[in-house]
Amino acid sequence: MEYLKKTFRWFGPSFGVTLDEIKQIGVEGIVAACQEVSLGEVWPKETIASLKDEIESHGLEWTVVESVNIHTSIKYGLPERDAYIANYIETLKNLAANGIYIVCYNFMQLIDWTRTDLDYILPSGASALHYSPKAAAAFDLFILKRENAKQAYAADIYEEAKKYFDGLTEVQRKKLEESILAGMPGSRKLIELDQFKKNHATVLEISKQKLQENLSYFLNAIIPEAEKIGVKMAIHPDDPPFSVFGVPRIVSNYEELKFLLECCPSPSNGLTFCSGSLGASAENDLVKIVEDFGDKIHFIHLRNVARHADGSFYEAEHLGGSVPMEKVMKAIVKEQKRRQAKGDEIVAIPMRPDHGHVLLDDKKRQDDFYSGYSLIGRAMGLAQLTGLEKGIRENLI
Ligand code: DNO
Repeated sequence: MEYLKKTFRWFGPSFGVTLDEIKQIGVEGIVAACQEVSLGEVWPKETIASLKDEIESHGLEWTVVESVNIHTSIKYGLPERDAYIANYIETLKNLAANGIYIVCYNFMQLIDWTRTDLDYILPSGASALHYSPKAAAAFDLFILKRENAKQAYAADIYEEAKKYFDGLTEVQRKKLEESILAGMPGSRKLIELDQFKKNHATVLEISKQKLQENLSYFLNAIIPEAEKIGVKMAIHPDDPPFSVFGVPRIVSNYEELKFLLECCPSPSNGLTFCSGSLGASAENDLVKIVEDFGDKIHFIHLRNVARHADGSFYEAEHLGGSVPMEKVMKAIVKEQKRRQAKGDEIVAIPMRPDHGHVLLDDKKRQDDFYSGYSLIGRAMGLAQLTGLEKGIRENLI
């Protein structure tokens, strides 16, 4: 019987969590990236090898790369994209040469995931990440001051956002700005507002269809190469799975996943199934996504969200919230059984608890963590998910 492979994202020792600690909680594989290499540059073989050595010296395996980020020229379809695509392929070859074959990436514009509060205190006293459409609109309208943004919002939402923003102190406004511009995972550098504004203006000129074409162009260039060297690409869904600041989403629902899988069919063109990202929209049927695209799922992020009627959500406990985690897990275990019966190569799909609350001793080192990546909160999520998986597997006829 093959279980899901228990993995944990690690950003390096300066982010408050050590490999020794991760080892103690029963993790088998690490999810990491060569964060020091600049966006678009080739990851040198030696840099990959040294991170791999560090991980292995703690008795762990480097199972998944998250993420090899995509240069903006590829997302925007600029002439220099071919050079960056060539670099990307080189990076994949260098990873494969080091025995690393699963690569997570995303095609989100401007920033990675978007939240409006990184320290939302729950009734229990633990804290979580939170997204409020009202706060996001306030940022768009009054901090970013996007041209014609007012027309983009319904009158009542505009009024609510204005009232909300007017009621914030300067310090609270700064906190909202910094929460949204918190930077890329694994970086402590805030995204600069001016740079964000510039990129935002560029992205708004690009249609959804054009973005999909750019993704398809990228996939059709890299996937044949990935296939030759046995690398499995696992695109991460957009988070949240709806338009933010007027920017189109292209990896946020069933149809969009289907498009990207079909535009370049290959066992190497696959998905990161993220229950939290997809689950932030009530319209996404997570079980159906696992059932229909199961053989393309190369990596799994499990996380829950509690959704509210106004479109806001916070990251709930892994087994609580609006995502029916037991149903999702059952669909995943069924997919594993299908793979097993078929004799597929990978049955132990790597899974990581995605994000975690900040609780107990986490509070003492909260400033060191990259938001969402606590130790105890994630360890608790992993324990719950592992128990759920075992219970379901052993009772599934
Ligand atoms: C959230 C994560 C994302 C994800 C990247 C994948 O914590 O799931 O940051 O790592 O978007 O490329």
